[in-house]
Amino acid sequence: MLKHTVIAVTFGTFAMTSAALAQAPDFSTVDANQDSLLTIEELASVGVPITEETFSAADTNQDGTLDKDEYSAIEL
Ligand SMILES: [Ca+2]
Ligand SMILES: [Ca+2]
Repeated sequence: MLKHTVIAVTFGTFAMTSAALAQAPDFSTVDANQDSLLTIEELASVGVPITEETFSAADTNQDGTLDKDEYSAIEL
């Protein structure tokens, strides 16, 4: 009985960790030059699997960078 509970908890923690890793990194982590804007190069350099199409779709004001709001709305 107790053993089953431990296995369930362990699996639950593993599932949560996997979900967290699948999410995009923090804005400040990606923003290597700390200008509060993300370029596609900054995203690529931290391993965010983003295409130019996804990037320009997320870049709602079309200034070639993602601000915090644009980045939080992104769907990877
Ligand atoms: Ca930047
Ligand atoms: Ca933008």
